[in-house]
Amino acid sequence: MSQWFPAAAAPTDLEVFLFDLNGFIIVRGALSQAELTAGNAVMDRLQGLKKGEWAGHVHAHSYGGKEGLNLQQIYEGGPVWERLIDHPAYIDKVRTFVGGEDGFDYLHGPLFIDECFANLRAEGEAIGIHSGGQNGCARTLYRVQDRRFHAQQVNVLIAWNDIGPGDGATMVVPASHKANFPHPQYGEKTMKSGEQMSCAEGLVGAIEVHLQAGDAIIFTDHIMHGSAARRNRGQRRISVYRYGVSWGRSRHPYRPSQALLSRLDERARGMVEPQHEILAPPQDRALQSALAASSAG
Ligand SMILES: O=C(O)CCC(=O)C(=O)O
Ligand SMILES: [Fe+2]
Repeated sequence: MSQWFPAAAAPTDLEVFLFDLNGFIIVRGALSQAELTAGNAVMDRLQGLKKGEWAGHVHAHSYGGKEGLNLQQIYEGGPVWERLIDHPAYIDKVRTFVGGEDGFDYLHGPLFIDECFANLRAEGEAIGIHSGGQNGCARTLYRVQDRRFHAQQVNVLIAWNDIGPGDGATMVVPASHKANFPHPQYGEKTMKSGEQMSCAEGLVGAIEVHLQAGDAIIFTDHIMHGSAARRNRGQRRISVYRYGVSWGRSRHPYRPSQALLSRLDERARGMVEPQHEILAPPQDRALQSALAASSAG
């Protein structure tokens, strides 16, 4: 238990050990049946959106390959998606892995969400392999110093339906956040643009993570990961919320709506908009409030 999220479960000693060792842990049964039902009802309603369309403040998007439909800014999608911002099943584990307590990284609070989306993936769709320690990417950097974590991007990936063989499960290369050398199959298995399907199947060292609806994988984005191809009929449904330190910035040029900001409590609000009050000369502030008022709701 921490002062930041007193109702949330801290990582166990075993989770700390395994997150550091492998770069990921699995939290079984993170969501309740009622939460699953509510979230799936929203996805039922939004699954027909075409890339570029909006439903309120949720945006239909893809990364450019054959990865399925991303519903970006899904924390705007209703109460259950809002709850996911700081869900007690995982938020204090994430906070521990991002680290930075008592330092400059907490300037605006414990965490910032730089991207959140649901992904609906159908037969013939997947995501290719990406990331890994060998890339040296600062945005996702993983470091442990004096037994304290500093992981700059920690993802919570939740299964909204059961994900088993043939369903297009997430694949990870355990411990690859510590890789120093390129994987010889990386080029062949990595993400492709132009609506092409690429997947992580067959990459030596990669394992499929099978989940039941409501389970979560918490992983450092520094780990090499992707997914298997969806071969079964129907959809694979997941969501991903990415957390980092409070001075981060959104990956995409989305911003939380005024309506969302006004509904959230102070802690959750800081996690979607760490700098709610902008310092500016009076004439600019007047303009900003007028813009905010016109985009409210
Ligand atoms: O779709 C998946 O299973 C993997 C998602 C992913 O690459 C990510 O969340 O960073
Ligand atoms: Fe990823």
